[in-house]
Amino acid sequence: MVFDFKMIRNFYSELKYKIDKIRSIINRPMTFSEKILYTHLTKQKEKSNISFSFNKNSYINFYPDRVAMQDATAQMTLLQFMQTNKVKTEIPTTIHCDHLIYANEGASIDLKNSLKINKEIYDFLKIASYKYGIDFWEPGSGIIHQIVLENYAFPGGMMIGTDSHTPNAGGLGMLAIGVGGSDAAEVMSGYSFELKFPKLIGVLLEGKISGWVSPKDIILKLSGMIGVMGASNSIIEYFGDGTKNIPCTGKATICNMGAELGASSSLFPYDYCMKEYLLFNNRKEIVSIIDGIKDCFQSDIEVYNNPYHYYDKVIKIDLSTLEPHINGPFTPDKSTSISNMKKEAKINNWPTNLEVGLIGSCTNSSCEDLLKSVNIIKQAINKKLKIKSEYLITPGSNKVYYFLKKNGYLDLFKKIGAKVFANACGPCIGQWKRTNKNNNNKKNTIIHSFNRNFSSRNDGNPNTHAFIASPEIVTAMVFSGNIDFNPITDNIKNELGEYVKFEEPKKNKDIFNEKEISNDVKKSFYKHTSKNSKPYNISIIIKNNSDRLQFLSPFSSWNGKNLLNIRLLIKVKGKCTTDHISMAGPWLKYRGHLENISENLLIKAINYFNNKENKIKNVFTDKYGTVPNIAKFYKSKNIFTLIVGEDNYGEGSSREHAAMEPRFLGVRVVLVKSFSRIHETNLKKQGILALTFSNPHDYYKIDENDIFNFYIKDNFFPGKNIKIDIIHSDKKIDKILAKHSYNKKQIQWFKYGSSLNFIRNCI
Ligand code: MIC
Ligand code: SF4
Repeated sequence: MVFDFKMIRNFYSELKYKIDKIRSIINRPMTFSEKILYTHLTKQKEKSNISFSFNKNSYINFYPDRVAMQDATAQMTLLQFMQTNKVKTEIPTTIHCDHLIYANEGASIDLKNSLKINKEIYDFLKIASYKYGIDFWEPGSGIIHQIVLENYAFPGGMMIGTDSHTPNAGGLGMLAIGVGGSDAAEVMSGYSFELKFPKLIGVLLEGKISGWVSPKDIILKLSGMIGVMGASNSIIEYFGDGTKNIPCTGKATICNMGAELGASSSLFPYDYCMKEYLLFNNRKEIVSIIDGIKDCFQSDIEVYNNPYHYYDKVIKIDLSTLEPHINGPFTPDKSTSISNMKKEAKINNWPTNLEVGLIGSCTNSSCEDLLKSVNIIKQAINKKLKIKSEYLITPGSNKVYYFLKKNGYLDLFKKIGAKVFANACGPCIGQWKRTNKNNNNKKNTIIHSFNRNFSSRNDGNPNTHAFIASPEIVTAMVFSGNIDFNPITDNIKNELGEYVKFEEPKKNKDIFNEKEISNDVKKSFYKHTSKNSKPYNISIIIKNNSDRLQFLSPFSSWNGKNLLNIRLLIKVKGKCTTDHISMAGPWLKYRGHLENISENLLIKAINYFNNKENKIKNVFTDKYGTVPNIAKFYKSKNIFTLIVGEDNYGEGSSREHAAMEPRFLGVRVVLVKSFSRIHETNLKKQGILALTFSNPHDYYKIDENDIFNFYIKDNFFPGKNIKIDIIHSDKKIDKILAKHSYNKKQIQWFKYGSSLNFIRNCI
């Protein structure tokens, strides 16, 4: 048994009692999110007297049930965990090798090559897993979120994961939150997890999805409605009759992409679809317990009867009128209904010729998803259609892979000329060697069923227009070769010159046989090693000359003085995601080596003063150079620097490299119009002063040659604004104010240089 039955059984044995007790204290009905949050409060665990009235802006401490990490973030997490000198993880933890695998030739060759090239990292992760009692999932076993859903997630539980799409487990009623590695290292060390108490957004799903509309379209639509900041510091809780015919994996897709809206987490109430999923995925032991206390896994009836009273905001989506949507390019919240695509493509001058369609990724790679695509392919073969674009598939896990194999679908994919990549992230995170015949930088269009479509993400080309849609829409489009094709209304010319039309993708009729597939998975090469399989007294050795791994040295503490004579490193213009701050793709290989990965600092960000990527001014030499080189120059002169940015700075990934790199290269302050949640916490944890403009228009006051003073000595307190002088080159001074969201403890992180320094020294 992979999952921790004993732990879950213990948790469930007290759950109803705890919820009833909390309800009687707060004296009002509870939402499902509140039931999970309140039953995981540190105080709950410590059984101390509890007051449950929280200010929505206050920070609260929780004890989650699990931690999950993927290979690209686990390296830094472990390097930090090692600094705590703990001998073992304190809570059930898993590591999944998925991000570092290439997507070039096809599954088996790519895996072999990846195993060779990443050997040092895989060995490090494996040995550290043995040493610290962590479940280790080998390369090829699957993508973190799919593996968690198949094996570990449980309704009513709470987990954190070092990946922003951790909320995927909300599809199974688990409150799952994406965090930076130092958060995970702290929780693994036995400390609590701190989160700003989230607001609750209730999304009422009415009607039923049918025909070409899929669960993905619900989240694509919601993205268009509320945008990439629309759910910041919130939990999105879905409810209503419309939730009931969405399969568990479809719910997971919706929760997964809540990350694109800035949500701390997303959640569905327990229902029959989840029960079916648990039964199919080897967790029948917990089903009977859950069935006995069903009310614990949904909001109280009073909440559903009067949602406006209990959620901070309620959004209604009528599924019976919903159309398939296509989101993009360059941002996941530009949402276009399929019937408007022709018009929008023309207005925006998007290239309509579709070069590549990709399905899979952690967002949409379940058996259900791939089966809908299989249905389209079968129709296409009968209708004598051939693919007109490249068609690439990444199954989410070994289990999905064997399911496809057993049913003959892998052969079907190959028959139509598709390429099947390893069970891993692959093209989603830029591990894709795209064979673009013409020109690597030409304007072109791809469509995928992934979750993110930031500029350059998949193939490194800023001119690639990446769109997002459901797997069945992607598959239909591959047969038309056009992004403005609407399979609901349009015909396509087939090999015989006839015009044919797709029918609605049918629900699968395949027989799921959990046991057979599980046996195949067990026999396969890509295993997982459980926490108890090896002794703990192993040493972790990192070679001195390694360019992939480097032990960390603690960052220096604050000297208690004002931060004076700070120089501007870069004023970033427009969208600045973590992909802009610390690019993935070719740089993923340095995720365990801070010095080497710092060479990619902000290389994709646009300099406000010249509209160029990776070209900034050195104010001492008046020459322009790359961001990392100029940062190194200032660092060598002991000059601290400042990064200035716009809204939702640090959107996207949980990668704390985007905070550690600037810290390593001498950045002391990041001042922006607004932050995304995980990145703001990561900056605080790594000892960078994370500030927001009190007046966002002050952004425009900042010039390339300015000098900055930050008056924090005797002035750095929770809720108190920070005074800043901007000294321009003509000696004129602009005095501005900046806000911050530090609490008392977080100010200590800054004082000590990082949260881990604080823990090491004070706790
Ligand atoms: C992503 O989808 O951007 C990633 C790669 O999975 C990241 C994590 C990382 O950067 O390693 C995420 O979403 O957190
Ligand atoms: Fe992997 Fe892409 Fe999912 Fe991130 S979003 S975990 S890179 S598949």
